[in-house]
Amino acid sequence: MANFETVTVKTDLLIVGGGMAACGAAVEAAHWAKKNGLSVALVDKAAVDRSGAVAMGLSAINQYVGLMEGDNTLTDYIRYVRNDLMGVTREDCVANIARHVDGSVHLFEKWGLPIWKDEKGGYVHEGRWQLMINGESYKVIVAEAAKNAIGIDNIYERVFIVGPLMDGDRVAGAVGFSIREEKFYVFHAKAVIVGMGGAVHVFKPRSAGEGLGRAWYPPWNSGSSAYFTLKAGAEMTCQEVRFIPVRFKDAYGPVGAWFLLFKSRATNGLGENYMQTNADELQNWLPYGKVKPVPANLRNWLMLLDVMEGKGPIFMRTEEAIGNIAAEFKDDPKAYKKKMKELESEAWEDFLDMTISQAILWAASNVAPEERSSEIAAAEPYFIGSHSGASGAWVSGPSDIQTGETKNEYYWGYDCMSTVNGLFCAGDASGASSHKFSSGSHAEGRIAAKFAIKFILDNNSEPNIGGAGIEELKKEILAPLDRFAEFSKNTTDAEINPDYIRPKMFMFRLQKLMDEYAGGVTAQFKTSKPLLDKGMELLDFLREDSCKLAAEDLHELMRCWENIHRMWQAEAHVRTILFREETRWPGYYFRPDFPEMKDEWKVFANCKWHPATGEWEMMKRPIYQIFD
Ligand code: SFD
Ligand code: AMP
Repeated sequence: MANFETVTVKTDLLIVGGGMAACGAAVEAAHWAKKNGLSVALVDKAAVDRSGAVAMGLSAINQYVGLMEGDNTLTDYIRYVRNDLMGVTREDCVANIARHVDGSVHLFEKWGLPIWKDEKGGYVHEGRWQLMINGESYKVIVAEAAKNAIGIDNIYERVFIVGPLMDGDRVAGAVGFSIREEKFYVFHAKAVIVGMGGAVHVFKPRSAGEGLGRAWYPPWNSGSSAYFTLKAGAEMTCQEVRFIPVRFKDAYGPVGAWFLLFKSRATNGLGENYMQTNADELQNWLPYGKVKPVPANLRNWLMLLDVMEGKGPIFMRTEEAIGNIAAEFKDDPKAYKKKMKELESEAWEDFLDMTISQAILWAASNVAPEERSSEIAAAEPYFIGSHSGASGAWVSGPSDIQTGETKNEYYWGYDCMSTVNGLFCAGDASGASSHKFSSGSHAEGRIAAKFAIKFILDNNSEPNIGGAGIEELKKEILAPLDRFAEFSKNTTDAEINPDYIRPKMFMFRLQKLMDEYAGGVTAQFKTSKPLLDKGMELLDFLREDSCKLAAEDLHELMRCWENIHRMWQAEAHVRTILFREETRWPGYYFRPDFPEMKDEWKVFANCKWHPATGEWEMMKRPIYQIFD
């Protein structure tokens, strides 16, 4: 067996992940832990400075409610999120985040993040809820505050977390391995906050060959949050609510600034604006078809209707939008030239701040946005509960935003705690509280940390971790290395071997079956019971073969476990799409066997994997409207 040193770390609170939610958690936890003499540790598979979705930076802060400025009320925000998710949202959780999010944004500014200002010193809004930033170094700034708060000695970087440690029905820590040294890590903790993001590459991406890593969602978030919480026995929610972002084609550049700030239109290959020509379709999805803004999935759907009719390509009319803004200065050639330069630079910065490859693609394909439109397209599905998807763990809401009715269903003592004692979730890891984005994930991390510390103070005993179980786990986690060492010499090409499968091939198998059977790009985001049943059969075979994964080195060992995590995310997804017998989010997925939205399905579709039996349970949970 691979001879790795076992490193044991004991801490009171363990934060797994080092992204926006985890950094928020670190800052808040440090404050309360210091007051109470408790310890906090954070583990990231990468380096916190540039890890997670914000690694490359961002060009906007997508959640800013403006409560202090009096721009909006909490109810305004809840209504927006409720409508965007076709009625499926936990209003208590969304409100809890929304009332704290502006505080996170003010902290970012204090820590040095440049937020655009207008001539009066107010924030420049991209849209009603979004602020423009110079965000290339966003993550570095947020990480620095987190590192200063809990201290560099308590941060474990380049340690990949595989799964939870349990003490009965209470979480007791986590296990993982270093991706740089031959070390197996065992973290003992009294509470754990999961902030390991969502998942990409579960579905086949549009990108192929050497472009494979170019997806919208960061390739290094691989479903670890879903795996961790499922394996701990936590109830999950909205596992069917994947996110399909419309993006600039092939390099996945963001569209928000174009639609909202530059007020651009998108048109089909015939020059028609599908939001107008297909507007009648919105009547089929009432009441959400008539709200403003049109929900993200319905915007996608109107576009996809044209694509399915062969009316592509779809173009973002950048030249028209820039021309319209500059037209105001037409009578003054000098001012016009200056404005055009300014707009050109803003257009490029939008990509350079967060999706550098899109700027490279523009340069490589001679695109001048002020002269020529660029193609946009619907990307492959992703799991990102913090954006316009909703997948994640089912967590307790706050005590003070409940009604008599909701308290029984939505509240069990500690904000952001999953149904497993001591296991907290934030950001992409928690479900049914969409539209938190970077700032809301940070705010939710802060909330989770405050309540995780409270949980520890209320349950301040060392969890019991069975020693024998640890050796078993170590053996199982490192097994792909042993398998490669044992069998790789049996064939002339180490890639091809009857005794094992390498993680990349395993990932291709997963992606192909999800793409074809669970409504990926190739299937035009459509699926049905017969397709999903077949997909489940193929997933069963894949699960059998997961015991044959082999790794040549530490990096590949990480790839093996990333793909096991993806496979679990995939299974939760397929089971939940199958369970929900309606189409609620056309544009994210469409079920021709149940093509309509139904009142009886205005519920949360939740699922749970039972650790004791290995059985999956599917259940409905009620949706309560708390705000007007
Ligand atoms: O506009 C393990 N998001 C945007 N939010 C904004 O506010 N503004 C924008 O401009 C945004 N844009 C955007 C966004 C996302 C993406 C992918 C793109 C563009 C291309 C959304 C936010 O980024 C998102 O809401 C938050 O980042 C979510 O925070 P969090 O903490 O849930 O996830 P994370 O930041 O990705 O961090 C995950 C961490 O987990 C680590 N990790 N660590 C140990 N072991 C494992 N097994 C692990 N697996 C993962 C990661 O390394 C990372 O530290 S716009 O285009 O939409
Ligand atoms: P995106 O770049 O698509 O991630 O969008 C950034 C932000 O703008 C998110 O809050 C989106 O919901 C919002 N957004 C993008 N496009 C539109 C649109 N056409 N109408 C309203 N909101 C939009």
